[in-house]
Amino acid sequence: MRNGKSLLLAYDQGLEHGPTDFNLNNVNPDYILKIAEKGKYNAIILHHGIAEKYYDKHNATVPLIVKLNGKTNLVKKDPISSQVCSIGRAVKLGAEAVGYTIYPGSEFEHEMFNDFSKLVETAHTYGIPVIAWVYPRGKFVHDEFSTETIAYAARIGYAARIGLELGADFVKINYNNDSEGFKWVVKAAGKAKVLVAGGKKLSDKEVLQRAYEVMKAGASGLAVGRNVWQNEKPLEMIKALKKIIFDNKSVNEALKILK
Ligand code: FBP
Repeated sequence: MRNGKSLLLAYDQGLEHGPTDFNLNNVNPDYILKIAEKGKYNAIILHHGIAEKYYDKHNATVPLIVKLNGKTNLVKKDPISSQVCSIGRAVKLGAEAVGYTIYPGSEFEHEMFNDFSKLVETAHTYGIPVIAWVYPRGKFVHDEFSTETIAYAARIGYAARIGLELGADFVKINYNNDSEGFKWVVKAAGKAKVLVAGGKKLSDKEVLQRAYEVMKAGASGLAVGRNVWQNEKPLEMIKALKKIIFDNKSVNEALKILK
């Protein structure tokens, strides 16, 4: 984190989506760790299995965030993400923060709320922050990407506010291209800092445009995965994102780096 802002590299998609996101380069966690280190990311997000085999806590220069729960996309019912790693284990692996996904609106939200609340208590006892991925999903959520849903804005909806209510230090949420509405999303998150997920691969300009819009709306940073490590020039994309996040540069200025 620099001046309260951060750029995190998400690499938990192998469990969430299966290997369909990968090619011969980025299927290899060593390739991703190199990108994270060379690009001087603020942290890399891994599941414990990858962290155990690839993250060298004694020599790594990029801080580690361990994702404590996960699910596959094979089960086609309301989502529930199971805890697969304890905080003690994450700390032993070198984690400086932990992450956990909640799906508000799922018929299983009570189970994730319950686990998450206990986890926040334990993490804070260890003195480490918690990032909540808050993705409203399931049969009770009619539009995952409406501003109301992302912010808990009008009368209904969830995400940013739920993260705050449940004790998260950071909430990681999706952006719906509503730049005005996103200011309200950030307000709804209160003292929980807002990190925005990258989503599916977009054009370079689109990635930078959304980075610009969310930072202007008050987000603390981005936790981007595919839009960096699926890019043919990942290090240039990192530099361009940093120009926007940390140096307040325009989209066109940042784009020059990728040309
Ligand atoms: P991306 O930047 O690649 O979208 O990663 C962000 C992330 O939240 C990952 O941490 C997670 O694996 C994935 O998106 C979840 O994707 P989905 O929204 O498809 O469940």
